Amino acid sequence: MATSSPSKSAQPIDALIVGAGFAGMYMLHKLRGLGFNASAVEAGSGVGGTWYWNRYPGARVDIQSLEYSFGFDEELEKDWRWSERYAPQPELLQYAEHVAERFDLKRDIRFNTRVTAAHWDEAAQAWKVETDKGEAMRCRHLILATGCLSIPTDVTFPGLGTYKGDIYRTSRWPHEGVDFSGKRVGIIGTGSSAIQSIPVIAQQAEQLTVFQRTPNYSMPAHNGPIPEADFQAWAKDPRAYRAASRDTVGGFQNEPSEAMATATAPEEIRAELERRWAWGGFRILGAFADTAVDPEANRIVHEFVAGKIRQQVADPAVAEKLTPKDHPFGTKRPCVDTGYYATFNRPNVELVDLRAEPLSGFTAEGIRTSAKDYAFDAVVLATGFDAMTGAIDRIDLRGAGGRRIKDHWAEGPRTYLGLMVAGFPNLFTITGPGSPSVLTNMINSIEQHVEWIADCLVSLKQRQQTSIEASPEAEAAWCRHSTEAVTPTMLPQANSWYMGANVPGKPRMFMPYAGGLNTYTEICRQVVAKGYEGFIIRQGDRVLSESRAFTSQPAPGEIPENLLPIIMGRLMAAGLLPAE
Ligand code: N01
Repeated sequence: MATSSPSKSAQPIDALIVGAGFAGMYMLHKLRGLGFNASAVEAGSGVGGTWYWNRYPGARVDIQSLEYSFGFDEELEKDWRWSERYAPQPELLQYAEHVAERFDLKRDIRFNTRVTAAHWDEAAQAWKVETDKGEAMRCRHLILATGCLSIPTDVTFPGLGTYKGDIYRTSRWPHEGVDFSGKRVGIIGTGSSAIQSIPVIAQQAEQLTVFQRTPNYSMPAHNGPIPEADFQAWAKDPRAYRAASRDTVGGFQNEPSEAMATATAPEEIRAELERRWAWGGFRILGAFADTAVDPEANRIVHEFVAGKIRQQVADPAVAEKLTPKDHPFGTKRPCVDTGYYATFNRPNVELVDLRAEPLSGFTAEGIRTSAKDYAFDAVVLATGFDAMTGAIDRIDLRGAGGRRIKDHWAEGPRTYLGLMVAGFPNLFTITGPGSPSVLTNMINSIEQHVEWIADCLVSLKQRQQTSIEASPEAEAAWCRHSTEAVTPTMLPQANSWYMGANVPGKPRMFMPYAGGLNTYTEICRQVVAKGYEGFIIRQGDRVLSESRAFTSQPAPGEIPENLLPIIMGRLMAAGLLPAE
């Protein structure tokens, strides 16, 4: 860490925000409005985060735009009209730019700058921050708005450097776009990024070859203009609409049903799933209350989706390859597509099953599998992200006593409420690991976090308190509660990025909080109402308030009788309940 800088002797600013995506933008706006001296640092040359970087063809949001947009400002809300149910990336980026302009955010954002190190200075009660531009800054509070899916995995392939064609990553797409006309294109991966881009690339390229290792579940978006009735339902009271979205498990309206698939007649199941499939997107996830827990209920939904894949794909052998088999429905993040399965009916599209013919590497001409060589003019890597911890891990982040975050998280990311980390005073994460984040509508989760952090900073300031940090006890209790929330479900059964399973050597731990945004919000509220329960608050080296326990857990809801044995069995097997 540099020891000299022009700003070294200056007073630390109140808050430095890392990242100028939706989280960083709102945090900056909120803190400035409350009179704090805040600024942001952003690696990209513009605002928008995810929507700045992911410019691949077909990129669009998979939560309805009426819900996936800021609700903190009524005028902003009224002035903006989305063109489609699921806005495309260029429109989302335009929205981010509009927000930045409207609230004059850019004057306090340093672009093209990446934070490389941040060390807590106990004596000064401030963070010393360094950037890749050699700047040194000091701030009282460091707020990481670094995104959950912002750092691509380091995936590489033997011979990649010898390949003579073009290589593109979906998450680092050229700003000027790519013209695949007349080109032979290969794409590796079949996650959300690939599933959105494949139909669009297939329309342009001469030939598209899709290299699939694991098939995913994908539901149709049925995208188009927002139906007038939906818009009116929103427009008659956007406040109430937002509140209803926030008061859900996923942060978006999904018609959650309490019906059990295992206790419903087959024809009723079919009708309900058909209705939700026709509505599109994630609506099918709310069809039955037992799908995420009971393997039999899950199998019922799986069979329905497998049937839909067979209906859409003309060649039964290709349909079979596209049908997921290694993970239960919903345990990896499902995708929402526009014409994905039907794309495999095109004569210029080929599917290569990497389980049957493993990928050996690249040649000068293209890709080699155990079965043959494929020649390409361009290859697209849609190979995913070092999710949730990737961006934080890449900062040399050291808390009290010089403890590194990497060491603190050696067995997986441990946080209190996904907001703070024990031993890292005045460090906040927006939608960090341990919070509902990626299991929800991110904008609603972001707004909840930003507002919680802003309230916390106001409270500290009013009481002239200089630091706040999670107690180790509360952090441990939160981790245990998070484990209790996910263990009854089948979510940990998949090798998903939620589990860190897509990054070799990454500890396996279910990283987001699976208890639901509504429950989580209530817990955060209770924690504050109890005087920041679970936090240690100081003035200099004097401890002013110390509450080490975390007791704000929700009372367990009533568990449907037929799920009780499964849930209890899983909790016991995980050692979370005493075995009888
Ligand atoms: O990444 P992924 P993504 N050889 O990790 C394959 C969000 N998102 O960028 O499953 C061969 O899902 C890998 O195969 P496997 C959303 O939350 C949202 O697509 O590991 N294949 C997989 O198929 C999403 O979940 C939207 O066997 C390799 C693919 O690459 C998250 O971002 C749009 C490989 C990676 O899929 C990530 O999605 C886009 C290898 N060595 C993304 N390594 C919206 O709609 C990896 N793969 C808003």
